[in-house]
Amino acid sequence: MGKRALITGITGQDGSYLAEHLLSLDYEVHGLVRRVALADGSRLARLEHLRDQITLHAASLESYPSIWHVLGRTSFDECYHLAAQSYVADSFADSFTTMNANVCGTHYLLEALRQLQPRCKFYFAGSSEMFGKVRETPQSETTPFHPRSPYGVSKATGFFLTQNYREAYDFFACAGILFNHESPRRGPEFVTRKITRGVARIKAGKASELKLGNLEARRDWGHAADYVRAMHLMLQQPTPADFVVATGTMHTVREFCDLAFAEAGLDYREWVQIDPDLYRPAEVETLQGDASRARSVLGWRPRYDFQELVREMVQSDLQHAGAEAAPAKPSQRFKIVG
Ligand code: NAP
Ligand code: F7E
Repeated sequence: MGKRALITGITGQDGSYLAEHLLSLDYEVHGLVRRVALADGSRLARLEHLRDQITLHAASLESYPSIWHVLGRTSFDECYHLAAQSYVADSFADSFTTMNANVCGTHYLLEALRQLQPRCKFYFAGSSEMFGKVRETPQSETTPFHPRSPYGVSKATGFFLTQNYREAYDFFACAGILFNHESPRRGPEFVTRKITRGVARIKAGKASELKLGNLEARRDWGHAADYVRAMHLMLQQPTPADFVVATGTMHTVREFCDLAFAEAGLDYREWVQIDPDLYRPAEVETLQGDASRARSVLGWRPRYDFQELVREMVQSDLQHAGAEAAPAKPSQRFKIVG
C-alpha cells in the first residue's frame, strides 16, 4: 500500500472522483463524513462502488473535538480538505452556517493538523468565487480577490488561513483556485446539473418547463475528473504553492442550455422560463481562468472540452430519467471507524 490520504467532503462530487483517483495510484483512502450522512445512506451514493476500498470516519467540520479525535487516531501523509457548504445561493440564505462550516471548519482542521500531524500535506479547496467582481480577465494567481457572496468571503478567508499556516508554521499547505467543474455526479442544485436533469425530465414527459435565473452569466466550466488530478499534483511538488485550475474558455448559461437541450433534440427556447427569484443579490457575471502556472509547473491539462462535458451529463441524466432513485438504505458494508 502507498500513501495514506484523508479526504474531507468525500461524499461530494469531487470527493468521490478524488477517492477513485487516489485509489488508482495505490493510496489508502480515508474519508471524514458527518454522522448525519452516515445514517442517511443516500448521502453515500457517490461512494457506493468504492465501499470495500475506503475507510470512513465520523466527524463534523463544526466540531473541533471530532476532528481532533480522528487525527489523533490515524496518521495521514496527505489531507484534501474539500468539505464545505458549497452552494452560493444558499450562502445568501444562511450566511452563518456557511461561515461556520467553511471558515471555522478549515481553521479547526489546520490547527488540529499543526498540533497532531505537522508533516501531513494539506490541500484547501479554494474557488474562483474568490475573484467575484473580477478585476481582470482572465484571472490568475495574482488577480486580487473581490468576493460577491458569503460563500466567496468564506473561501477567501479559508485561502488566507491556509497561506498563513504555510508562512507562519512552515506547514506544507496549498490552495487550489478551482473554477467551476461539473460531471454527472454534480449536485442537482447547481445550474449545469439542474439543466441536464431538466432536459431528461422534459424528454421523459415528467416536466413541462425548466425555471432558471440569469442566463447571461458566464463561467469557465471543466470536468471534475480532470480537476481532482490537479489537486493531487499540487501535493507532489517540492514546495507548496497555490494554483488556478481552469479550462480558459468561457460560456454563458444560455449556451449551456442551448447545447444540452439540442443533445436531446429539443430547443431550449420552448422550455426555459426565467424566474426572477432565482437571480442572486450580488452576481458574479464572468469568470475565466488562466491556468498557465498549473500547466507549466504541474504539467496539468484538462482532457474534457465543453461539448464533451455537456454531452456526458445529458446522456447520463437521460439514462436515469426513467428510474429516479428511491432513497438508498444506509449501507452496512462501508468500513466506518468511530
Ligand atoms: P459538494 O458536492 O457540495 O460536496 C461538499 C462536501 O462537503 C460533501 O461531502 C458534504 O457532506 C461536505 N460537508 C458540507 N458541510 C459539512 C460539514 N459541516 N461537516 C462535514 N462535511 C460537510 O462540493 P464539490 O463540488 O465536491 O466541491 C468540493 C469542494 O470544492 C468544496 O469545498 C467546494 O466549495 C469547492 N469548490 C467546488 C467547485 C466546483 O465547481 N465544484 C469549484 C471551486 C471550489 P454531506 O454529504 O454530509 O453533505
Ligand atoms: O451557478 C446562474 C447563477 O450555482 C452558476 C459552486 O461549485 O462554482 C459553483 O458556484 C451561474 C450563476 O455555480 C440558475 O446565477 C442561472 O451565475 O451552478 P451555479 P456557481 O455559483 O458558479 C464555484 C466555482 C464554486 O466554488 C461553488 O462551490 O448560473 N444561474 N439560473 C443559476 N444557478 C443555479 N444554481 N440555479 C439556477 O436556476
